[in-house]
This record gives sequence, structure tokens and C-alpha cells, in this order.
Amino acid sequence: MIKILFGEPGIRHAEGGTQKFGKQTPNIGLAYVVTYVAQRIPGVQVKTFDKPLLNMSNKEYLDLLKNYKPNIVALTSMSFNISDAYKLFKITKSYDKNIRTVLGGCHATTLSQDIFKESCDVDIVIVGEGEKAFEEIIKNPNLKGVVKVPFIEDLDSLPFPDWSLFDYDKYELSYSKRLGKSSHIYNISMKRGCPFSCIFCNGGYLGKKSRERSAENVFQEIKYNVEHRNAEIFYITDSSFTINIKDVQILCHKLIDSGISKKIAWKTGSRVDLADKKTFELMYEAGCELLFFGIESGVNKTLTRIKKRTNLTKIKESVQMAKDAGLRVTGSFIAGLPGDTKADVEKSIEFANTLGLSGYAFHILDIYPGTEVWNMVMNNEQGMRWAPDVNPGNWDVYNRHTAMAEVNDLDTEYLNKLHERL
Ligand code: B12
Ligand code: SF4
Repeated sequence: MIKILFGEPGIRHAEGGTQKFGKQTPNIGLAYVVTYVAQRIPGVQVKTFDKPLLNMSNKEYLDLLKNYKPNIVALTSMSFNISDAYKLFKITKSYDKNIRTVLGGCHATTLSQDIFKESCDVDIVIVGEGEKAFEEIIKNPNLKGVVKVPFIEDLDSLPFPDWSLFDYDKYELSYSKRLGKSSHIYNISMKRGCPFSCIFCNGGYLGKKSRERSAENVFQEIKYNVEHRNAEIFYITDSSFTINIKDVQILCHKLIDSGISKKIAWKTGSRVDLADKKTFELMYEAGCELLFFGIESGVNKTLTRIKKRTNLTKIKESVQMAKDAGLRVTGSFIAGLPGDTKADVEKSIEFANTLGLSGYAFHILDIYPGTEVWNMVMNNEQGMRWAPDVNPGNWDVYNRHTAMAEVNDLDTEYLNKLHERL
């Protein structure tokens, strides 16, 4: 029996404002991989841990290794927690150098080759999706280096994330206004990959094509969790939920016709250029209570520069359309985008206040590897430059409290004060 320990590294579960809330869910990508390995690969035993949730110390991690005695340790990664993943791998190899170490996730996918330069404790880096790639790892005990397999086209063929593999009782409850109560929230992922090109985002790390599950498959996952876990609140994690209006409408009809819409509440996000009145109305009827838009800026020139495919008129119309349908609407904005000035940021704040949103957040721009803004800062384009004391590749600076880059007259002092102000 091969024993595999899967985990999320990190000393915090998110950046900036989102940190105010406790950790509500396990990592969805990790959940997919661990479920697939447990259900589809014979001869393995799995265990999971969530370090930021448990606030686990290095000593507690070492105790976990000693008690479980895994043959493989497999971690997920984003840029803000990659340094901690390296630390956990170091502890793992110091404890037993024969334990195979595997790294997956967005950061590992984007900078696969750099991982081996930054840590000598990583044996395998998975580029892209981890489900089928893990079959290769189990088949080949001597496999090392980068493993990359083709994207999974038929996402309906995957097992639903098995949340019983996580200690769900320890996660924070989420409040639903619609249900008037707090309950555990369950992530549902309807698609992988992103066809859009927002210059601050690395949304295409799982491909530039949106690969979608069928509405029926998604409906069955919701139904399963309602029936087997008493799930009441869901978060559909897709950042562009309404990209395929037909499928969204089918899903909504299934939720309404089955009566499930009366028992649940769900939240999701989309883009203002994918707004549709009839779909928003159906979503509300099907249990959707909150829609999040990435609005980003209140200045038309900036919106064009960041390739958001939208403008202030469209933003106002779409927010109003969603509100008219009964949905609560929230939005997020980014300060410090390429070409921006202090005057632009002040205009964005004014604009945010005119929209009648249920809430909004202002983030300071983070510079993620694999994005256009990364190259712009490297090449000092559009007034962009690294903030003093920030070096590309210093992964500990990702926190959204402090500026990573300056732009035109938007210096570190102004940006950091803005975070305190809003
Ligand atoms: C949904 C989403 C969220 C959700 C859920 C995230 C979650 N971890 O469960 C929420 C809203 C909570 C969220 C939060 C954050 N997110 Co987010 N999010 C996304 C989004 C829109 C989709 C990601 C997704 O669910 N894909 C589908 C799943 C199935 O894929 P996956 O997680 O990558 O997992 C697959 C592979 O990566 C791989 N894999 C993953 N882990 C492992 C582990 C092993 C061992 C193996 C073998 C393989 C493997 O296999 C998985 C299955 O095939 C992307 C942008 C996009 N369009 O892709 C941004 C994105 C991933 N998020 C991002 C960021 C920065 C964050 C936050 C840090 C922001 C914040 N406010 O603090 C937090 C961090 C939270 C956390 N602890 O994970 C960045 C990451 C950039 C980077 N280089 O770090 C992205 C790319 C957007 C961007 N701005 O560029 N996010
Ligand atoms: S912000 Fe959303 S739509 Fe734009 S590239 Fe990222 S994931 Fe895609």
C-alpha cells in the first residue's frame, strides 16, 4: 500500500482583506486530485492536511510525518504560499530522504523549471492538472522532474470532490442572507481554463480554452452534497460563471424543477461583459444570492489598457441588471494598474461609491508570474516599476497589504496608506 499525504502549505490562507474571514473551504484543486487518487488508483491510501486552517507548526508537521509515515508528500501551490511549501519539503526530506515529494498547482505550473532551482527538496513538479499525472507518478517509482499530461477534455468523467477526505468541521461557517443562517459552504467548479486576457491575471494557467462540465453533472454534484452532507450553501468558483448562458440556464431550471433551489443558497462571480437579464432572473430563482464582479477600475482608459473588454456604462448597466434581478452584487477594484495615477485611483473610489454595491474591496495590484503586468514591471512599461525592497522572485511579498510595484505618481507610501484608508 502506497501512503500519500496531500496538503495545502502556508501560514495564512489568503491575502489582504480576504484574510479577515476564517478559512471556509479546503482547496478545490487539491480536493479533485486527492479524490481521484483515492477512488481511481488502486493500492493507495490518502490523508490530507490544511496547514493554514490548523495554524500548524513545523513540529506538528513533523509529528504528522512520524505518525502517518507517508511514501509520498504532495502539496498544492500559489505564489503566496510557495516558500512555505519549500519549507515543508525540507522538513520532509530531512526526516526521510526516501519520501517522494510532489508539487502541483498554479505557481508550480507557471514556473515549473524555476522550482528545482529554488528548492532541492522537490522531486516532481506537475504542470497542469494533477489527476492523470498522478497515475504516472504511481506507475513509475523512479520518475523525477516535470510531469505534464494533456488537459482532461471530458470533465464529467472526474469524480466529484469527496469532502469527507477533509476535516470539514474545522472550517469556518459562511452566512447566507437568503437562508437566514450560517452553514458550511461547498465549492463547486464548473469549468477549467480561461479564454480572457486580463493583463493582471494568470487565469489561463489551465489553458486558454474554457473546458466545461455539463449542467447535468454539476446539478448531480449539488444534489449529492445536499443529500449526503446536508449542504445548504455553495460557492460556484468560476470567475466567469455566465460564459455559457445556455448551460447556466439549464442548471438553474434543474435546481428549480427539483425543488433544491428552495433548500439552498449559492454565490458566484462573473464578468460585466457576460451579463444577461433573463439569466440573472433565473439564477435568483434557482437560489443564487450573491454575484461578484471583477470591476477593477472606474476609469475607461485603464479598463481598455488592462484588456477588461468593458467600460463604465457597461459596468453600471450590468450591476443594475443583476440588482434588478434580486441578486446582491459585490465588486472588486485594483489600485496601481499600469498607467494609473493618484487621480485615477480617486476616480475609481468615487465610481465604486455610485454603483450601490452590497460591498466592494480595493486591492493593491499583485504582480503574478505568467501575467502581462509581470513583464510590464520588468520592462518598466506604462510607468511601472518594482517597489523599493521588492525583487521579482521574492515570494514572501504577496500579501495585498503592501505594494509590490509603483506606477507613475502612485508610490508605495500612497498605495500602502490607501489599504489602511479603505
Ligand atoms: C476559484 C479561484 C479561487 C477560489 C477557490 C480557490 C481554492 N484554492 O480553492 C477563491 C475565491 C477562494 C480563491 C482565492 C484565492 N485566489 Co484564486 N482563483 C480561482 C480561479 C478563478 C480558478 C481556480 C480553480 O478553481 N481552478 C480549477 C481547479 C480544479 O484547478 P486548480 O486549483 O489549479 O487545481 C488543478 C491543478 O492546478 C493541479 N493541482 C492543484 N493542486 C495540486 C496539488 C498536487 C499535489 C497536484 C499533483 C496537482 C495539483 O491539479 C488540480 C486539478 O486538476 C483562478 C483563476 C482561473 N480562472 O483559473 C484564481 C487564481 C488561482 N487565484 C489566485 C489567487 C492569487 C488567489 C488568492 C491568493 C487571492 C486572495 N484574495 O487572497 C486566494 C488564495 C486562496 C487559497 N488559499 O487557495 C491566482 C493565483 C496566482 C498565483 N500565481 O498565485 C489566480 C490564478 C488568479 C490570478 N489573479 O492570477 N481563488
Ligand atoms: S480576471 Fe477572470 S476573466 Fe480575467 S483572465 Fe483572470 S480569471 Fe480570466
